Amino acid sequence: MSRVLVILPTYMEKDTLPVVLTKVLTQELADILVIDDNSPDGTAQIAVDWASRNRRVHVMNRPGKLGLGTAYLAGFLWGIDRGYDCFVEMDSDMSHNPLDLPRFLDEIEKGADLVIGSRYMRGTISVVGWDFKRLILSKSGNLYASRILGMELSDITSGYRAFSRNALENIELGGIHSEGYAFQIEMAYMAWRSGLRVVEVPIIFTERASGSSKMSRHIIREAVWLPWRLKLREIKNSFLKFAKDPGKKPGRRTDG
Ligand SMILES: Nc1nc2c(ncn2[C@@H]2O[C@H](COP(=O)(O)OP(=O)(O)O)[C@@H](O)[C@H]2O)c(=O)[nH]1
Ligand SMILES: [Mg+2]
Repeated sequence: MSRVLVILPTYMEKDTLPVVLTKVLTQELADILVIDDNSPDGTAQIAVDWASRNRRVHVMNRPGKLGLGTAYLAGFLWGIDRGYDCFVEMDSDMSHNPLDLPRFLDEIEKGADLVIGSRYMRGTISVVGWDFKRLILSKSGNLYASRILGMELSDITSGYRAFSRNALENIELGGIHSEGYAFQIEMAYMAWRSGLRVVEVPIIFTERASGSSKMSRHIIREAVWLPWRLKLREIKNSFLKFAKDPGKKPGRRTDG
């Protein structure tokens, strides 16, 4: 594996960011891009201080809270421009263990295009610190989205992931407009629909010990509608393709 970029989106993560940075930096291959949305708690300044002391840490400051999806998209483009080969999504609240990184990178080395860290592999539940309500919301949301989209993934909303450069060059990033869990669902679906190799590795997710979740009703609503939006978009695209070339049957791409 040549060059790995770990993208850390932050909004109000002043306590956990230094811990995550310390742990990710133990992984020699990885550079880090912190994307902060002008957190009122001064997270950006912490990131800037780290970047001034460590050449592997970079910071992107955005003017306001623009959402997780656009943060990752901006990070992907930043890394593509600078020649990175592998792009990792990781939360900055220590819910994702940076020491799991090598297992993600191994799968990319073996030819995967998208590696998803799954909390629910083989029927297990590997989550620490959630109450029953939160667990049901996540499990049922996962089942709901993967059933509608016809994907056999155990954890389609997980935010701990690695993408190959090939994946990001094949997914039309400009067409992705989702923010929260919907962003993760949409990226997984677009990768799968493009015929890319999507695999899962088991992870243990630990609920944050400090700060607070940015999950909102808006983010849940967006994720509920997204699978239907994707289906509708597909029907529309198939129809347009068919109208252009009635001889060609619409279907999943298998050529690359
Ligand atoms: N830059 C940026 N980061 C965000 C935004 N919303 C959430 N995050 C970060 O995304 C990660 C996951 O968010 P979190 O609130 O922990 O979601 P949860 O784990 O689903 O409860 C954390 O590192 C957050 O700081 C945002 O609008 N902009
Ligand atoms: Mg979290």
